[in-house]
Amino acid sequence: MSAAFLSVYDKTGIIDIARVLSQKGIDIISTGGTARLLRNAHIPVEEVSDITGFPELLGGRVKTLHAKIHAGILYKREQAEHLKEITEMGVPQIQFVIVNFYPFVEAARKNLSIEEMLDYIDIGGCTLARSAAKNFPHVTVVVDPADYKDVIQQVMTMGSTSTFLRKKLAFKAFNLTSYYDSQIAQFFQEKFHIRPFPPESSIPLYGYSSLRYGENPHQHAALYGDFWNYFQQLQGKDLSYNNILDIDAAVKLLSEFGSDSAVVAIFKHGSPCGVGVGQTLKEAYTKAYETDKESPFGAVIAVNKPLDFPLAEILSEIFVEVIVCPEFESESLKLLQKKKNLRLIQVSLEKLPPPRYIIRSLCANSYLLQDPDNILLDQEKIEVVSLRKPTAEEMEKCLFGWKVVKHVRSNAIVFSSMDRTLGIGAGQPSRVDSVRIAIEKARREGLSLKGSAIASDAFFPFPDGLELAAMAGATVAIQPGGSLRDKEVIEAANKHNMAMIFTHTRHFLH
Ligand code: 93A
Repeated sequence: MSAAFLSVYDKTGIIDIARVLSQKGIDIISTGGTARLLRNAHIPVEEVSDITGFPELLGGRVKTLHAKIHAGILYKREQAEHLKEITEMGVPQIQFVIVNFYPFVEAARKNLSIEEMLDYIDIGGCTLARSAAKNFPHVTVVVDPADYKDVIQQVMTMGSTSTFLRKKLAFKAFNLTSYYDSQIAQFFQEKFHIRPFPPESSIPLYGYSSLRYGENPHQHAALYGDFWNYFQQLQGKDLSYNNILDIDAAVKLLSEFGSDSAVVAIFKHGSPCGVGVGQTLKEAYTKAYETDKESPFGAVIAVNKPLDFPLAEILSEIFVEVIVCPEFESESLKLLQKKKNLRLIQVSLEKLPPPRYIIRSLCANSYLLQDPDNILLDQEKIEVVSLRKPTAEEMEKCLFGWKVVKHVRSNAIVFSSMDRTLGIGAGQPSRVDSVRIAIEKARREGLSLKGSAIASDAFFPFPDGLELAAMAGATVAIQPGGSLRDKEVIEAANKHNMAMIFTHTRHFLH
C-alpha cells in the first residue's frame, strides 16, 4: 500500500493535492496541524504518531524524526533485503513527501530574539525533504506549492510521476535545504559576531583555498572552484588575489590566438600592457615588451608555448611577479628557480574550460551574473563603412587589434600592426582619453603609429578619438559601430582617407 507524507507550514493548496492522492488510493500520513486541516476537509488521514507509536514530543520539536518514517521513504524498491525489512517492521511505503519548512528566512527579518529564532529552525521537515530527494528514483518530493499542479496532473493521468519530474523536484529540494541552512548559518554568523572566511555561505564551500589577502592586505579572500585542477604552481610565493585576476585575464587573451605562432601577453591590473606574436617566444616577447617598457614591472607574463631558454634568460633579468606557460623547459626552470619568489605557473591552455558565468558581487547582498564574452569575430559580418576599402594588410592589423582590445578594460583602445600592439589605452571613463593615452605611450616608447590600425572595444561616440588616431598615423579602424553619430565618425574616416570596418559586436570589459 503506498502512502504520501504531508507536513506543511504553508498550507496553500495542500487540500487539493491531498484529495487527488487520496482518491488515487494513496494513504495520507500527516503531522498535527496538517492532519487537522485535511480531516476538516473530509480527507482520510493517519497521524504520524499512530504509525510511530510516539506522540509528537517536546512541543513539536520531534514529530517526524523516526526510523519508521525515514525507512518508509528511503528503502530501495528493487532490493529484496530492504523490502523484507520494511515489511517485518511495519514500515509504511511512502511514495510522496510533500513538505515545506518553518519560515526561518521570513522570521529573520522580524528582529526576533535568538531564542525565538531557534524555534523557526526546521529540522524534521528538512530531513523529510532530504530523504525523499535522495531516493528520487522512487519518491516524489514536493517542497514548493507551485509544483502541486504538475504532480496532480501526472498522478491523475498516470497514477504516478515521471522520472524527469522527480529529478527536477529532487534538485529543487536540495537547492532549498542548502539555501535554508545557509540562511541559518548567516544568521548565526551575524548574531554571534563571527567573521569566518569565506563568509558567503551561499557560495558553495567545496574546493576553495584561502588566499593570504584580497585586493588589499586588509581584505580577506579565498579562491573557489577547480582552479588548482588546471593550474600548477612550480615555485614562488603563493598567488595573490590580484595575481589570479591577471593570470585569468592573460590566459583568456592567449586563448584567442591558438598555437600556430608564439604569443606573449604582458598583463598588469587586468589589462595587457603589450601583446606580441612571432616565430619565437623571444621575438613575440620583444614586440609585447616594446609596446610599454615601463608597465611590465611586477607583471604577469603569459606565453602560449613551452618557455624556452632565450626568453627565460630575458625574464630572469627583470622583475615580474608571475610567469604562466604550458610548460617550462628544464634549462629555463633551472635558471628561473634562482629567483625564489618568482611564481612559475603551468597550465594547459587547450584543456582550460572557459568560465561558465561571470559573477560580480554588489551591495545589498546582491550579485550580477552573466555569460562570459566568448563570441569570436565573424568575418562574414564585418562591414566596410568607409569609402576606401582596407587592404589585406590593414585587415590583418585590424583582426590582431580586435583580438587584443576585447581583453583590455574599457574604454579600450589598441593601436596595432599585424603581429604586435603599438599603443594601448585602458580603463578610461572617456574613450578619447584612452586614445590619447595609447598615442602618448607609443610616442614615449619611440614607436611609430604610421600605418597602424586602431581597434576600439565600443563605438566612437564622437569623431574626436578617430581624428586623433588618424593624425597619429592610423590608416584603418575597427570598431563595433552603432553610435548615433556613426555618420560623422565615418565622414571623419573618409576625410583622412582612412578605411573603417564595423564588427557589430561590442566587447566592453568593466
Ligand atoms: O520542529 S521540527 O523540526 N521537528 C520535526 O520532527 C518536524 N517534522 C515536520 N518540525 C517538523 N516538521 C515541520 O512541521 C514541517 O516542516 C512543517 O513545516 C511543519 C508542519 O507541522 P503541522 O503539520 O503540525 O502544521
